[in-house]
Amino acid sequence: MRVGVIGATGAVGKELVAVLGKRSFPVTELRLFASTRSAGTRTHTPFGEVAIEAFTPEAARGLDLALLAVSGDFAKAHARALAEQGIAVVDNSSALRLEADVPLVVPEVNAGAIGAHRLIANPNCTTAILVVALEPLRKAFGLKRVIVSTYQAASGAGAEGMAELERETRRALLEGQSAGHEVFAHPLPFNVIPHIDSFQPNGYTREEMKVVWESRKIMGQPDLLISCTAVRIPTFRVHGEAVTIETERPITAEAAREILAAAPGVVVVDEPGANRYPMPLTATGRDDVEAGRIRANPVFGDHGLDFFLCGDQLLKGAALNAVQIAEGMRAGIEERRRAG
Ligand code: 11C
Repeated sequence: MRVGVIGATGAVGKELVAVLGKRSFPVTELRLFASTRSAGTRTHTPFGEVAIEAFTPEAARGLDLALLAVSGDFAKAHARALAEQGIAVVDNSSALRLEADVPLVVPEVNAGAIGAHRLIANPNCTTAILVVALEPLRKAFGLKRVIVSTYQAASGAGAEGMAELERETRRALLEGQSAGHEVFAHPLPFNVIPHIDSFQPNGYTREEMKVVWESRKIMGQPDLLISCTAVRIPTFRVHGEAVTIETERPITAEAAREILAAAPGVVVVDEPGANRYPMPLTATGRDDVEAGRIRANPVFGDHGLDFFLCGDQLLKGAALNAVQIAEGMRAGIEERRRAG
């Protein structure tokens, strides 16, 4: 397959190339697109050395699959046009996620939504990490209410966010200066910031509302009562999420642990006696979302559960989920190739 990664020099773009290699995606030709600033430079990939090109719709002609790791504005301008050319498109931005004709997919939850669609949206990282664990519990016990508090890594703000965390931590520790900030609203080292994306008229941030809107769409439960507080913490690439649920039917920690242990994309790490629970240190670079600290929630009695998740924001939260979607689009891509 002729595969293009658009936004190839960003944190998600680089991870997309690595995941395509790791999962042996059938790439016959890999093309990497980025801004004109990077165009012309060459980079090593699992598929050989590739020259980075400046994106134009004409340059993308001939691709079978385009993985977009670029801005919402770019997606609005180009994603539909690429799909209309016959290219299968997976868009990582938030621009099209809530459009009625664009499936929003986490394959462990709603792979069936892919069908013959040529344009699929990849959810926000926080949402993807959440629903992979919520859906099996929803299926088994029904969901009434969900309350999520997040602990989000710098990688959510891209390569620039990670670079700022590293640079400002060094400055503060090695040079004795106060940490500065450009990417984040405040210095991130030695801090936590309860502010990700813009504030909305209802007092929530857009990041928090994305968790609400996107979880409802992916799980197909538009009336789900769900609220989120999203917080940036000074870690590099794993988002943590403390989750409380109220279920339709009675639930126990033991039953939930069993369900989560059997759920695709989830690994239960829950041995408090041995100090084993989900953490960014152990979830970094891991495909599965770690779930642990699973316990009955006394507020909701025998219908309540608390648990903690950690998922690699750049993998299940972005590149891995996008490549899994592309795997689900393969049959359609191959059929279009055969039809010429
Ligand atoms: C963050 N979750 O941690 C965001 C990044 O809608 O794809 C991903 C934003 C999105 O800052």
